[in-house]
Amino acid sequence: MLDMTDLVGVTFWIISAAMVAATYFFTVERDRAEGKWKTSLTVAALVTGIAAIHYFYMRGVWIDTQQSPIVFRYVDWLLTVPLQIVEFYLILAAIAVVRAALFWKLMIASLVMLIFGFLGEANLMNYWVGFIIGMAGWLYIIYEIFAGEASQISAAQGTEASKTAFNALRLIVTVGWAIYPIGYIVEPSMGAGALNIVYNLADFVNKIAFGVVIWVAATSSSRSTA
Ligand SMILES: *C/C=C(C)/C=C/C=C(C)/C=C/C1=C(C)CCCC1(C)C
Repeated sequence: MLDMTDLVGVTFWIISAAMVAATYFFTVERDRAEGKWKTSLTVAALVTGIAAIHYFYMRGVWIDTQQSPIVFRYVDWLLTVPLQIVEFYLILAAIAVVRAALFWKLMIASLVMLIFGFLGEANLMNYWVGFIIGMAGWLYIIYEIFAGEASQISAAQGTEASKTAFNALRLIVTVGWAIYPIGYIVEPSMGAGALNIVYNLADFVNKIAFGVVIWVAATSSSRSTA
């Protein structure tokens, strides 16, 4: 049972509902998007749909044990973060010819970030060593989208809609994603409850707002060309 005073459990519940609603929204709105943007909206719906399923289970783990659902959390991230990396690639591939190597660089960096974060959080390796290696993966992604090949392609060949989407997504990857390492840092002193509230809030921003950014670009681009 979900207890009224269980704030962490309540946030799990609210985010579950929001993920389901967002999935429905992106799926239905796909009809309004212009051709090449349709796939981006499909991927946005996959991200929130996969998260919804994991949130149902994570809520159960929390309510039963009052402990972090670490495995469900990282399985969810392992599926949804690569899909969000795919979004960057799709946005660029819609406007330019993009080398597959760029995709793999971003993908590998995101896997380093998640795998070492998991090893640290699950205490399968030193907590802070896992954190630092995970941080290196994230910082590499930030470098790539602000100064590397991805940013150069967007700046040189982007359309107005694609540039707006690219710039908003990189803001999410920098500011929105920063919420996760903050959760990781507060865990040792503030406990599993604080960690899960921070992660839940972060997922709300980074999965739903992320999809909304794509939805705005997808529907504005179809208006301007209609
Ligand atoms: C939908 C889920 C998303 C967007 C999850 C993103 C997760 C991160 C950006 C995690 C970052 C971490 C680090 C940068 C350092 C190591 C600890 C992590 C895994 C929490």
